[in-house]
Amino acid sequence: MADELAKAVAALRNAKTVAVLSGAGASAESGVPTFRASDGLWEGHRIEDVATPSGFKRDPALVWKFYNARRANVKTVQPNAGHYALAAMERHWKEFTVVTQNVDGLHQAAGSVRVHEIHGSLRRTRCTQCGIIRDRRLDVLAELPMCVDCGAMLRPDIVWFHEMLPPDVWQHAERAAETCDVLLVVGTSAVVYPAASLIPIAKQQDRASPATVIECNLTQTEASAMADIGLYGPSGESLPKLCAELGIPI
Ligand code: BV8
Ligand code: ZN
Repeated sequence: MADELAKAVAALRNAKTVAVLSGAGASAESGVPTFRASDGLWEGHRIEDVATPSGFKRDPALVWKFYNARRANVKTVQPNAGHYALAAMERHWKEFTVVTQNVDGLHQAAGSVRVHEIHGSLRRTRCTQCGIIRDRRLDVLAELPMCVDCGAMLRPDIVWFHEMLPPDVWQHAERAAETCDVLLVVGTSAVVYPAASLIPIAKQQDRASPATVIECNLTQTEASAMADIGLYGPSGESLPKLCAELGIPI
C-alpha cells in the first residue's frame, strides 16, 4: 500500500482539478448499510420491489416502508473520517467536485459543498402528480405521504432502476469526469450505470492527458481494471492518510 499511497499523493500533488465518484462504501463506516454486501440493503428486498417505478406502482406502502426505514437509519448516523477528508480536500483545491451515488446527504453533512447527487436524496420527496420537490430533511413522514399542494401521492426523490438520471445533475457529473486530472473512486462496486461510466469518461484517451484514476475500496471491483492506483482498505483510513501526506488539515 505504501508505494500506491506515494503514487496517489504524487498524482494529487500535481492535480489542478479533482473529481470524486462515491458509492455506498463511503458511508459504510458511518453505519449506513451498503447494497451488495451480505447484510446489504437489497437483502430481504428484491430491487424490483423497492427501487423501480413498477415496484412503487405495485406497492407504494412497501416502497415507503423501505425508504422511511433508511431515512430513520441515516438520521442516527454521522459522517465518517472519509467524508471529512473529502470536505477538507474540497477546501484545498479550487476545482474539486464530489459526484455521489449515495442518497444519505453525509458528504454535505461533513462540509462538502460541490456535491452532485446523481441518484437523488433520501431527504427530498417529489409529487407524482404536480412534480413539486420538497426538502423534508429527515423528518418522520406518513406511511403514504400525500402532496399538500394537490393531494396526490408523494414518492422519494430518488432515481430508481430504469429511470433517467436528472439531466442537469448528470451533465455536471460528466463534466467533472471529463475535466478532472484525478478521479477518486471511493466505495463503489462500479456495477451501476451510467454512474460507473464516469470512470472510462475520465480515462478517455482523446483528452490531452487522461485523468489518473485512484480506487479507494476494501476490495478490487469492476473499476479496478481501469484504476491506475489502488488504495485497498477502509476509505475512512485511506482518505485521511492522503490528507496527512498532502498536508491538508481536516
Ligand atoms: C438508467 C437509488 C437510462 C436507489 C440506485 C448501461 C447504461 C445505462 C443503464 C444501464 C446499463 N446497464 C444496466 C443498466 C440499467 C441499470 C443498471 O445499472 N443496472 C445494474 C444493476 C446492472 N441502470 C439504471 O437503471 C439507471 N438508469 O439507466 O436510465 C434509461 C432510462 C429509461 C430507459 C432506458 C434507459 C439508474 C440507476 C440508479 C439506480 N438507483 N440508487 C436507492 O439508493 O435507494 S443504484 C444503487 O446502487 C445506489 O445508488 C448505490 O449507491 C448504487 C451503486 O452501488 P454502490 O454505491 O457501488 O454500493 P455497493 O453496495 O454495490 O458497493 C459498495 C462498495 O463499497 C463495495 O465495492 C465495497 O467493497 C465497498 N466498501 C464497503 N465498505 C467500504 C468500502 N469501500 C471503502 N471503505 C469502506 N469502509
Ligand atoms: Zn402535488
